[in-house]
Amino acid sequence: MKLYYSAGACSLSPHIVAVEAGIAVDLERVSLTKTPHTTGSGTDFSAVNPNGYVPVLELDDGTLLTEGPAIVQYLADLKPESGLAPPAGTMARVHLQAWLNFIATELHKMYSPWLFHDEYGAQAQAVARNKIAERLRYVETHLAAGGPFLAGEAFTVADAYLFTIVSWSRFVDVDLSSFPSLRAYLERVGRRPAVREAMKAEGLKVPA
Ligand SMILES: N[C@@H](CCC(=O)N[C@@H](CS)C(=O)NCC(=O)O)C(=O)O
Repeated sequence: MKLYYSAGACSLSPHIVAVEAGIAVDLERVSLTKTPHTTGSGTDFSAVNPNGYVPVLELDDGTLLTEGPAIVQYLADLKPESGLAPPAGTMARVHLQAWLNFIATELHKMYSPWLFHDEYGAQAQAVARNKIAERLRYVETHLAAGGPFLAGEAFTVADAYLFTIVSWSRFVDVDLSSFPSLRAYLERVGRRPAVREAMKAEGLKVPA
């Protein structure tokens, strides 16, 4: 299996999940700064994903899986004993899918592309920051009432995704100072050996 990734991008989420599950993946880096995007081996990434974005998981039979929330569930289901996702068809799985969709649509796509492109303008970025703050308040309330993870006691694929996205905050001036439970959660997740291993493999600075 091969994971197409870009260091610290949303592809860190399936990368963490693969390490947590003990699934070996080859890594192929994609340069997102060049257009067209190229892979580490120099091929045009649009041949892999016509949408041009990571993550893509290439299975050993050549099947290409796109969309982070689908990829992390696929990986978790390969190793059900990992507990990274409750069994399909259960209410617990539906709640997990709700979290994945929330992170994808209410957070991921608010941080990116809006806060990574100053050329979109201060007004657009202020709208995105306000919306993110509202949604993080919801996460904060949820974590303060329960935890230690989104689904309760068990670390799941939703935590890999939330950690990946909210960790961008320090690069794009999203203020987390009024979210103490969320900050404690990020520290907790950042201490997990699998998270640190995935981050190191991408050449990222690992939290102290
Ligand atoms: N809907 C996709 C979005 C993935 C995405 O936004 N990837 C970003 C990195 S976090 C990317 O590769 N952007 C480059 C581009 O769109 O050209 C998913 O959820 O997997």
